[in-house]
Amino acid sequence: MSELSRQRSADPAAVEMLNLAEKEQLETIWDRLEKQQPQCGYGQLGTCCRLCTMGPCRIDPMGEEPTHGVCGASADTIVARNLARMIAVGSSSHSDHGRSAALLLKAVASGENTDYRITDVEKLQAVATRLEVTTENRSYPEIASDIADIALSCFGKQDDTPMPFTEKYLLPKRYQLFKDIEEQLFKTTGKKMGILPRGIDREIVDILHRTHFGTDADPLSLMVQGIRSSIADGWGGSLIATELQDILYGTPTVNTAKANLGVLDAEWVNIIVHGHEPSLSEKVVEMALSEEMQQAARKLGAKGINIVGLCCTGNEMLMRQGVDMAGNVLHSELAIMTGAVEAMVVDVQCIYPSLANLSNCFHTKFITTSEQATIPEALHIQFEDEHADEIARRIVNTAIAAYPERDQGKVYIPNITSSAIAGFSVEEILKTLGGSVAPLIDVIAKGTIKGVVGIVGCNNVKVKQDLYHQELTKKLIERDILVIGTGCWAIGAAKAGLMNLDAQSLAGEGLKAVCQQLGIPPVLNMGSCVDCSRMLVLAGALAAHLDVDICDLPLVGSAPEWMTEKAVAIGTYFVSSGIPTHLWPAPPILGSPEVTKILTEDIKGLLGGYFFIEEGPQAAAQRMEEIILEKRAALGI
Ligand code: BF8
Repeated sequence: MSELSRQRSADPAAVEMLNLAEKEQLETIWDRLEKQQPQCGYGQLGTCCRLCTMGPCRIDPMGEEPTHGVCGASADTIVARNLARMIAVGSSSHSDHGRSAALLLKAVASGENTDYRITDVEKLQAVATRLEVTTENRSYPEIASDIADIALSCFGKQDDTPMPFTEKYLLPKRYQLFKDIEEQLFKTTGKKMGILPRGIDREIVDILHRTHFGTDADPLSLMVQGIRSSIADGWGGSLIATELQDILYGTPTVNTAKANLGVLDAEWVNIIVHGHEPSLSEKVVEMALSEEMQQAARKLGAKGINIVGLCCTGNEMLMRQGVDMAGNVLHSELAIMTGAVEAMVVDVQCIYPSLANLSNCFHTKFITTSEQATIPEALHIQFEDEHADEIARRIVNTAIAAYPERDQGKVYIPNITSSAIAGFSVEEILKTLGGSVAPLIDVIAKGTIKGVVGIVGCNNVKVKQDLYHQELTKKLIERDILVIGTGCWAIGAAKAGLMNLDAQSLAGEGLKAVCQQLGIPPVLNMGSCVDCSRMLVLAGALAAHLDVDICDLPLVGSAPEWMTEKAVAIGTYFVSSGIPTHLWPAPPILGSPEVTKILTEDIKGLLGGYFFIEEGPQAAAQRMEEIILEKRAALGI
């Protein structure tokens, strides 16, 4: 095994594939990172500005000239504007996904779309109750139509009242806190700053507007608007995506699947679904598993069709359908390099453009499907919800047709998988607990479990793949801290065997006993990144049960190995919801003492949550335990 490969990933399957890449001289994302060295220090600190053509400008972090951009913007202004824009982009990605789910639910409810259906009527009723939609003597489509309308109004509403999803789902104490903060900020600064989101589109456009040349230069109001946009995401766009997808495709229930590249099978037609929006992958999975398609594959000499997932689409399919997981985002190139993938089918977000050219080195059809994510050199098959069945059939047929072109001599699949239990929606967690959060609160109050950490986020090629995820997770469960989470972290944990019952043995005595009693692993997969909203809902339920605010609970958030703007939005809505949140790598804010102070110190007094940065898993776990113990002491437990 090459030392270089071992330095790049903690995952043995990835190490095998990196060795192969080295031998075959296939370029990877790790190689391209090296070619980018040294990367721009101003960019890393957040002090470069490209917002007008008088620039680009950069500010010297040591206080030497230049201390201001051409227009006079300070480092604080530049960093705040850049970060607000990151939050806006992250919020827009999750929320546009939520919009698609709302439009689809509306089309299904009206009978315009017959390719999809309302699958989970229990969830439909639960969401209706939450949103105060009348259910009595009404048909499911009528109820669904009202829910979709309310969701859609959260995007385009123009008045200044808080948007309905946020209003109805947010813990009343936190809702009131946000209102109080708005008043307090006005009193102390004389400036109008809003926290409660009026509408998703509006808060995002507001950031684009206020960060235009010569508009908002105040780091505080820029950050407050960033917070507002993130709440529009967490308690809005992402939440809408999760809730409405549960109605359409079913609320996840506990299931067991395999994770890592070994889920690919040399004798089968392998299709990987990658991206985020399950409207596509649900249909591709359904079609691929149909007898008609399986037979078509067998006719060409394959044993059948093996469909597996990657990244968040993978999580969506794992959570609801028990589909095996090929890996997290750093596995996307490596999966193609196995030479055994007939088609990688993608929709939106986290898709490396490099996958197109890499696929061309193999027989793999790299199929883009979204008008928002087309990639030169890819095969584009336009997906449309209203013709979902027909298009999914075309996609699966394209994959089957590629099978005879496979060069079996190029096939190399690492024989590595772990078994993982997934499907921990809030509903499923409550069911496991006997219908209420009370037993969980009870074991937390007794100290059997000290607290809960929610981990989210990506793989970042600057961090050894999965190492931080694995180490931090292990160190937390060792300390009797329950770990829940989503996204590429969840996949990393699944690959490392942390999501099966054997992992109970890695937990501290208290957590182990609870997990043994409930028959669950000490590390729970709550889904894709939009499903971070499930963690908010769970936190809200715990706080409501105790009649406290979320910031009073022994909860911590973390995004180790994060890289996308979506992760910044998630981190910000965790903090805004009252959850202290760890980040590594450091976000591009350190060039501004003021923004750093707002986000790591001042915000604590306002919202209860705050960011902290720790480079190593040991120090991060230690700090998280300290925060949890502090919260426990304040609660008197
Ligand atoms: O939304 S964890 S790399 S796949 S951004 Fe992307 Fe990050 Fe993976 Fe999911 Ni979330």
